[in-house]
Amino acid sequence: MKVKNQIILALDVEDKDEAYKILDQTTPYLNTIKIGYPITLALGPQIIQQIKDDYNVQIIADFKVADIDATNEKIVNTTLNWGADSIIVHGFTGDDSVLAAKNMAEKNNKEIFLLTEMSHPGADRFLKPVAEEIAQMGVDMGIKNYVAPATKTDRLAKIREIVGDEAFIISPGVGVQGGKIQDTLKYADAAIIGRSIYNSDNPQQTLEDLINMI
Ligand code: O7E
Repeated sequence: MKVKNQIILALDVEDKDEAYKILDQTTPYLNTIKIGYPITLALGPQIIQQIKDDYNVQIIADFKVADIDATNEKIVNTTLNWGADSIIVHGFTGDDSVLAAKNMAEKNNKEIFLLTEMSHPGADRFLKPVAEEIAQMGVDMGIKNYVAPATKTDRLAKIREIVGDEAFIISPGVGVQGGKIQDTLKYADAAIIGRSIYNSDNPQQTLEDLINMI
């Protein structure tokens, strides 16, 4: 995946006019938008294809898929049929669940991102102890794309070490959650940024400032 300016916009707004206003200002600089539950549940899954058609961007569907294999398969297939270019899948469910998601994505000529460790403080309790194993599982399964936290650069660095230089890592937590873009991009290929951009008085200026820091 080629991410323009190494920034992915997390479009976690729930109003279409607001979403389009932000996209108008940011898509001259961005080609990758992360669509998650907030906007999809508010506006319906059609919003994925609408944004793709109206802005010529690639969409990462952040549905953090975390079910048994048979259900993962259905979630991945339906999401990709709604127009998403890739989908984020939790790793903690284990290899059968992740493999079902990976196989279904490949059947659609698309890809999954494997979520290893999360950026919020609460993730230290349950996810951190198993994150390195999740990353290793991904490597063993031949997964190329990963998600790892911008708020914990030591952990991001560790996950990079496990998945290797050829892997593609996207990293959330820059800005409001405390991560710094320059530190993050030492280890990640792209940063996922939401509130710092879409809650800014001037999303375009904020984005330009972020790009200038890279
Ligand atoms: O903090 P923000 O507003 O810049 O938004 C960060 C986005 O990344 C938001 O959509 C959140 O749901 C997501 N995210 C994290 O913040 N932390 C994680 O560990 C994982 C994600 C995420 O996107 O997971 C899949 C990539």
